[in-house]
Amino acid sequence: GVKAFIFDLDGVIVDTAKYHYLAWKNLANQLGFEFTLEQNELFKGVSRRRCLEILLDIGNFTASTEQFERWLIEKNEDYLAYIEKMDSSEILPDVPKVLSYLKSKGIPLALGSASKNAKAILEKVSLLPYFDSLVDGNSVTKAKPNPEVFLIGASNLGVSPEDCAVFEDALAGIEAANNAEMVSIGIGDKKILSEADYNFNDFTEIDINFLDRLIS
Ligand code: G16
Ligand code: MG
Repeated sequence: GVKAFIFDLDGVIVDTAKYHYLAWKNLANQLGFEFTLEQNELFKGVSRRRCLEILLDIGNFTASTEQFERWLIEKNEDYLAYIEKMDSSEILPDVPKVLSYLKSKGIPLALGSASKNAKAILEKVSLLPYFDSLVDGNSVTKAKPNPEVFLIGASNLGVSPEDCAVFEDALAGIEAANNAEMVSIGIGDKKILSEADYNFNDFTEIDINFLDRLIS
């Protein structure tokens, strides 16, 4: 059975995508073009750097290295102003139920996120104590669908990859879990996440029996 669980952050534990969107939109508008919610879908699970490259493509902008770095900092400062106001009311439904059940069973838990702000966000929503390991944008060099983020998580928890299960809302994340030979659990649109071993719209659909079957 599954001996450890790894959680993605944005789209699984909290909806930080809406704040990423506002911050990228501010930058786009400042540069004189629009950035839509639909375009923001392409940014989910994607590193900050890669997002800025895509944004500049959308606006037909090229940037010097220094300008690129300045925009990265600007976007992040803007994003952090939204994060600053977050609290536990922003945790997605029934996430604490699943975290505390797994914890009560003595199952080790890791975070596997592309975000460099992951620790600060978990602190803001008071979920940091649940996690035995945080693997985030500061510790990873290869982006999902590369399995690196989840393999480091498994290794930090002392569990072999085949004994891990991953909760993910992005297709690249499901692919990363599959590439790591872990059990992949899609949270969100089943049509988009059809490569997952299991699919749920959100954590309210995950019952204790499902978790018990996985870990037994
Ligand atoms: C998240 C978001 C992405 C964001 C990335 C990096 O991924 O979905 O939109 O660009 O983190 O975030 P930051 O700018 O905070 O380093 P995940 O992996 O948690 O779904
Ligand atoms: Mg995500």
